[in-house]
Amino acid sequence: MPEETFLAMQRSIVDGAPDTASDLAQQALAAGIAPLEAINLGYVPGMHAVGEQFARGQMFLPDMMASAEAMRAAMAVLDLELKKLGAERPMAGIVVLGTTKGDIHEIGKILVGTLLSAHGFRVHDLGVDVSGEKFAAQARELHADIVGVSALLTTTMRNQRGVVEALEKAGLRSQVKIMVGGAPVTRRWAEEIGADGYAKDAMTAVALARSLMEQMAQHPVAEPA
Ligand code: B1M
Repeated sequence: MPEETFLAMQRSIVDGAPDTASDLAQQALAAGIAPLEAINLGYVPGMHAVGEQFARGQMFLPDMMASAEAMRAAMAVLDLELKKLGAERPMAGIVVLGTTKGDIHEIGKILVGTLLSAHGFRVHDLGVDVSGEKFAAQARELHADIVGVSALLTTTMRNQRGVVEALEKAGLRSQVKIMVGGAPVTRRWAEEIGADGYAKDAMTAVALARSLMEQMAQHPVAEPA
């Protein structure tokens, strides 16, 4: 029975059907399926299938946009449920999150933000196409512990380096940890640009954020006198 539901969820994403995607999410919650299972076993595989079909030339840009719309509709339902979990936990840290300049992919980043919120992090999502300067200004204003930068294109992952540089230029680098992720991003790339960590998916991002908070607690930055 859940397998059928997961397959229907995948189909709703491939077909770009927001109402079906949202209805299935509601039905899943009512049936006691955990929101994370619905995301990982239902909707995300649907999005991967979309990517493969696009790469093979079997799907076009408007189809991908419809699929993203369906994904957002499902996430809107599941997000609420996951955020309730986070509200019951002690505040784990402040995260400023966004997709890097020139890049409008947002689903993975939203997923990362949702899971961080579900685990008690206070997440400020700056959206997509965010410049290094904006990341730095918001990190200062919101007293961020962590800046999280997503990139989905090989051309825009270079701009993650720009965020590291902008935080350095703003004099914030020693106070803020930087984590990067996104399909083309690797651990090696994270090291090369001077980020503090890389996570391959949203669950790993939560573990990484926790470990970065621990590192900061062990080596706090001295307050100016
Ligand atoms: Co685009 N797109 N897209 N796209 N798109 C990809 C990324 C692509 C791989 C498709 C393909 O060719 N197979 C390809 C990139 C090739 C490359 O550079 N390597 C591509 C392309 C080429 C493009 C355009 C250039 C197409 C064009 O115009 N000709 C264009 C670029 C626009 C731009 O940004 N300037 C474009 C546009 C779009 C849409 C707007 C139509 C739409 C996005 C809509 C939206 O987000 N609102 C779209 C979509 C939907 C995709 C695919 C199909 C799906 C992306 C997605 O949502 N995945 C994608 C193919 C694919 O990924 N298989 C593709 C699901 C999501 C859950 O996974 O985002 O990887 P992901 O996130 C994961 C991890 O990566 C990680 O955790 C997440 C959850 O597990 N993660 C982090 C992500 N961020 C993290 C941050 C962290 C830590 C972990 O810490 C901060």
